Amino acid sequence: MTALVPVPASQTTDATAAPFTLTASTRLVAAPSSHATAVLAAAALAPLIGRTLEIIDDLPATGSDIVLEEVAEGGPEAYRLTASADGVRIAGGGQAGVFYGVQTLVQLVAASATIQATVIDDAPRFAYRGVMLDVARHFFPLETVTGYIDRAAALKFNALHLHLTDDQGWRIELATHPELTRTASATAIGGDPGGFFTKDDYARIIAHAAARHMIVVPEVDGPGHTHAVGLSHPELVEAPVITEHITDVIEAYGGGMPQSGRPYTGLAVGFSSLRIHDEATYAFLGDVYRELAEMTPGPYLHVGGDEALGTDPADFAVFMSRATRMVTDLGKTPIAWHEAGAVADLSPDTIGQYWGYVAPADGMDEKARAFTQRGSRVILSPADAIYLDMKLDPDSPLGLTWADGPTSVRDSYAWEPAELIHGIDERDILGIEAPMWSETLRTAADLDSQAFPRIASAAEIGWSPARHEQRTWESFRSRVGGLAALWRRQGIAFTRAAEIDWS
Ligand code: TNX
Repeated sequence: MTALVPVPASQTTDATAAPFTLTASTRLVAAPSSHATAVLAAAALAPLIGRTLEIIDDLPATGSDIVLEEVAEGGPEAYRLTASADGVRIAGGGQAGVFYGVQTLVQLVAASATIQATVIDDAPRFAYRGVMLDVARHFFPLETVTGYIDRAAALKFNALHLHLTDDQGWRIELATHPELTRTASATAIGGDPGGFFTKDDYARIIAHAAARHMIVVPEVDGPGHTHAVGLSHPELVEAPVITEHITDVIEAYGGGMPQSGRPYTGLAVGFSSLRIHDEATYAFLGDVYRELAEMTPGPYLHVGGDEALGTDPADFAVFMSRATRMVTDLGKTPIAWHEAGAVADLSPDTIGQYWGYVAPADGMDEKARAFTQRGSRVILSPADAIYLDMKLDPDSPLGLTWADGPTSVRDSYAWEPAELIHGIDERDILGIEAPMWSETLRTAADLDSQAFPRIASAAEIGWSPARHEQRTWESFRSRVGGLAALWRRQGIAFTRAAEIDWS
């Protein structure tokens, strides 16, 4: 059986039946509603077969054709892929399903132009399958972001969370506050150049993602991680709170002390805070959230809430309650990092994002449970398994280690969402997300080498059934190894982790 990642919900293969062979006469035959998906399919298959398949809109297909169509069966992301001597047929429950069927076909074709007679019936386990990019610690230009979308969508992820603001920079242009990108975007960690997305760039990211059935989740972190706001709005941000933890980080990694009104280029966290008892803070955030909500078609707006170590806990509660309620009032669903779970007066629809360990410690599980006890759900991002910015092994040139790192490929695969937090069951889990924090990462190749292959673990945990005969480490490592040729053709600078037999 061919190496597919994420492994489909079900596949039956008939080794005795005549196979499908992609030949010189194979065309893409697509119903008009699937035309755009056919264009993407032709582009994805071209580097594998050395030509761009002709697209035929809605003609009778012949035996060597690949047919794409929507059928009203299964959910919108479900698909059935049938391969036989009569051709390939991808029937999606919605256009997303057609698109996911195409991603499966790409993996099959990368392995061989001849595909054994097979029927794949597939649909995702979780509704939300995210990746996160931190564009604040280091900025990544538009092409890097769209490239990352392509990579994630090929593994059937459907959400891109953009961490747009942090102590080191503000990365999104807003018409209501143009001074932000004029004064708070120019620098990054290590004195590297900063940058920001214009409104047009952001619209392009959204369109690129939407064409690949991904939503964009913008995050404006607060009340901590807001030093950069103070560059353009000194009246909104408190003086840096320097704790022993922060002096330790500065000693270990350098970067200097944060100073009000000066760009911060180190990687310490937890020293900055918005002024909680100043109405000007909420007037500012009201503008920011409203404009971002208008720019973002997806249902979510992430308000941060992590590591507010420089904010008094009572003040943190005031802030998170107001921030989440503002977002709800704008008609979006707020997402917050799990710390906000402890806040009694949070907007009840707030989704919690858990970033504790696979074995929860320090009451993080309690905070995550608080979201589900309010009737909402959680996104799981256990840091010691799914943080793609952790070193893969001790010799990795890039990456951090704080989350019990290094994190091997096997570690990244060895967790089960419904068993992570006591009392948080399948129905409480909106999905999973693999964050990529960028303290040590500067280029698209850096992102590739950190993400691949571990992003494949997150893809399978988010998509594939929990119980399935191929959901084992031995099967997974062999299937991931089988993707090497495809990844090379796609120009993905993956790390050749020693745990995997790269074919
Ligand atoms: C923790 S996880 C953070 C980030 C860092 C990351 C580095 C979380 C919600 N906050 O501020 O960038 O660790 O791995």
